Amino acid sequence: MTDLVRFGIAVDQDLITRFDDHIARRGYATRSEALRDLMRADLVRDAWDRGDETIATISLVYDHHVAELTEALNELQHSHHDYVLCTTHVHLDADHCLEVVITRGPAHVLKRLADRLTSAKGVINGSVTGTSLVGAGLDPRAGAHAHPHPHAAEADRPARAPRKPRIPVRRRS
Ligand code: NI
Repeated sequence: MTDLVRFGIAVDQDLITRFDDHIARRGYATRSEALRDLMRADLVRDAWDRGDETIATISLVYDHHVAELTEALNELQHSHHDYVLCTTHVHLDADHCLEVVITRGPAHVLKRLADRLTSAKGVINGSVTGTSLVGAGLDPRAGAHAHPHPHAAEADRPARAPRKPRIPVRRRS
């Protein structure tokens, strides 16, 4: 843990009373913990607004019977494979699917991908939640994982051999 800094804040009585009620309802043990979370949340919002490296969770609920929708969603994710970390698919009932796409990359790219996924014809409900490493004591520009070994620069990586087709390709629906 990094060094703790203590500081005082002057606040209207009415505001602090309401804030204390609010954080008690939320289950915070102390004002300090609540304020730390507010600071982190604001830094995440700012990183999102400025287009910094961000993590975003995109949730989609759709009817898999809608023509070509499954293919369209799949195609969009493949064309952004550098940014999609993983996708979880749940068959909610006989007709509906929930897909949660976890992404990482520049916020403007993730926002555009989220817009295209959530606006696809047949998506009933779509939402995107941005989060970030900002405020977690980690460098938000660091690679996908924080550990001591150096990573080869993109250009130095050997080109990937073309994949052999997997058989049979099972279509998600
Ligand atoms: Ni499904």
